[in-house]
Amino acid sequence: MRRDDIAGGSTILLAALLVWGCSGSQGGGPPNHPDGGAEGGVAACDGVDASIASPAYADMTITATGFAEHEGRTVFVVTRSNSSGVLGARSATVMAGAFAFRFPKGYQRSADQDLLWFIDADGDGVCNTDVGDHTGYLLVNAVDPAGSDALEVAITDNHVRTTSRNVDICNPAAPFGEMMDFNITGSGFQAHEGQHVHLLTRTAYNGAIFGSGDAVITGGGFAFHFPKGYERLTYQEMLLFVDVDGDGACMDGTDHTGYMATSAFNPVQIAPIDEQVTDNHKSKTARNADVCVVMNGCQVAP
Ligand SMILES: [Ca+2]
Ligand SMILES: [Ca+2]
Repeated sequence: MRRDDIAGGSTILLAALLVWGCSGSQGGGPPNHPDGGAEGGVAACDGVDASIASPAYADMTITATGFAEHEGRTVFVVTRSNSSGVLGARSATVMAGAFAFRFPKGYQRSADQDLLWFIDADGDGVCNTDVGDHTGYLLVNAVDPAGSDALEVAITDNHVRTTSRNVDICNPAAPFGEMMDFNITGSGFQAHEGQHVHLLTRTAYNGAIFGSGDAVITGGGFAFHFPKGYERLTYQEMLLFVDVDGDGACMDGTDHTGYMATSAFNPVQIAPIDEQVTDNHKSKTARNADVCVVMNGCQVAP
């Protein structure tokens, strides 16, 4: 976890402003970083997945051109497969008509996969072309990249608004790409008053991070707001650690870890999902991934 995604502690508005800048940027890296932050510690992660002979997911790189019409705007990009749901979601800023980044483990091998994007012109969080919002779509056809090769995908500003299955991706009554705003509050952390808590939320399928940040524990609690940080109807993981020794990294036995999963909410309206976490000291996820390993930047295959 990097320090460049510091979220305001108990002030949810401040958290909203600051976390927005990195929401969906894997691991909190800058939105336009070509490789995404979750890979920042990739060298240190060598061997973590060594037991997996045939990984189910390959990296996907996105190279976007022809977006000059949207210069300086934020593009929200989602990729999903029918069997695993959302495998990557992040924002990028159009610069010189282009942007590029990587979805770590963002492609499910040998699957047709949707890639959809959204420019929210009026900033209300939902898609409505009447107010100038723009969408785009590409069907990524099933392939199986060799070895550790990434699948390289090029997109252009095509303004397509329906998927290959004729689903309208721009529907003001539905969250774009199934991603909804997500509020996570912590309580019962009085023992850690004034210490930093680092938190991320991710899908259990490929470990893609949908929101991350850190905050100072104040009044025994903290609050995060992750725009488009929750995939509706899913059991989404929430991992955290309290950095007891203050070195910015997670270490078993020194720092205090925690883990919870959301309920599979079926929201009836587009409103932020609220979830609470407590100081439960869990050190493994439901699928036995080590919380500290994940928090330190390794996208462990769940
Ligand atoms: Ca809008
Ligand atoms: Ca530490």
